[in-house]
Amino acid sequence: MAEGVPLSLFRRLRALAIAAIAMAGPFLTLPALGFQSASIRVVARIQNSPPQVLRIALTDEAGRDVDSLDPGCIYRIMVTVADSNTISDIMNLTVCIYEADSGLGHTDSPTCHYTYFWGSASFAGPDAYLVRERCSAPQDMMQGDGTWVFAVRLEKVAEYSGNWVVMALAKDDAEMASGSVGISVNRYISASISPQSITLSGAPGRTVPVNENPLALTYTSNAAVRLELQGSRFIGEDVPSFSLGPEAFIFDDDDKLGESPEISNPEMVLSQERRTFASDLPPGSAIVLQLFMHIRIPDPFYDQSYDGVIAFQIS
Ligand SMILES: [Ca+2]
Ligand SMILES: [Ca+2]
Ligand SMILES: [Ca+2]
Repeated sequence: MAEGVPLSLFRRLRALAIAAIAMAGPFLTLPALGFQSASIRVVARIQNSPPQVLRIALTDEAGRDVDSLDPGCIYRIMVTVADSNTISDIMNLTVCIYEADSGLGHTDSPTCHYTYFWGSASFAGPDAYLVRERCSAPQDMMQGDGTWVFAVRLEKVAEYSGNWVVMALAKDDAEMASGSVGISVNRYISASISPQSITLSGAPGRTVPVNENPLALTYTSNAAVRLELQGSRFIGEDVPSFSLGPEAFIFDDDDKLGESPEISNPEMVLSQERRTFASDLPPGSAIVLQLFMHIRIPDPFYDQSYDGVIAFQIS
């Protein structure tokens, strides 16, 4: 039967690495004045082509290109993969976002390592950091390339560093390919203090702790922080001629003044100038720093409310 196939066509098909050809059936026998026609069926077994990660792009929620991420915000990572025998054989796609010093092989951690995965038509990843409803895979898997979108968010403690990597690994049914881009993670700090007002009791001329000790300064940061304090003069509400200067306020991280040796950071007298109370406080989430506040009560002193501002600056 194969002798019915033109030799040149047969060679061309072989050159294209098409594995097999076959006749559809015997030649038709037609009336003498008619014409002859033949058809063949081609069964193509194309060899696999390896996938290729063509492009990795990041945008914010407004669709703007970015190369640095704010912790806590949602971003889209778009990974374009090409495959010459179409992307229909892409089995899975892994996106890893990690701080380079921690390394690709590190286990997932909110501070330095996030792994996301697409496979079997669904997305997976750390629940708190993957926005599944905004992820998407290519609509048409019969194309030569397609773009997967991973919607992700990094934790607020994701390390402040210019040395992060977004790595994409695409795997078809036989081979794997990867691509990567470098990104930065921006600085993140938030802080609050409680209580918002303080009360004290004691005799004029004495140095007394405030009733609310210890004050709680709570902060979240993705890098080591410095705490600086600064105070205004506190003016009497009823009799403004009575006031408390910032030097009346003494801060410490333990409840004793003048102990020897000093426990942890030394006590600090407040000033109108910003002064460092502690530097190199560790990064982390919702870290509570206890502060003890004492007041030197002037003599004479008047029993009333005093208004002023103490600034606690974390940077
Ligand atoms: Ca392939
Ligand atoms: Ca002390
Ligand atoms: Ca201390």
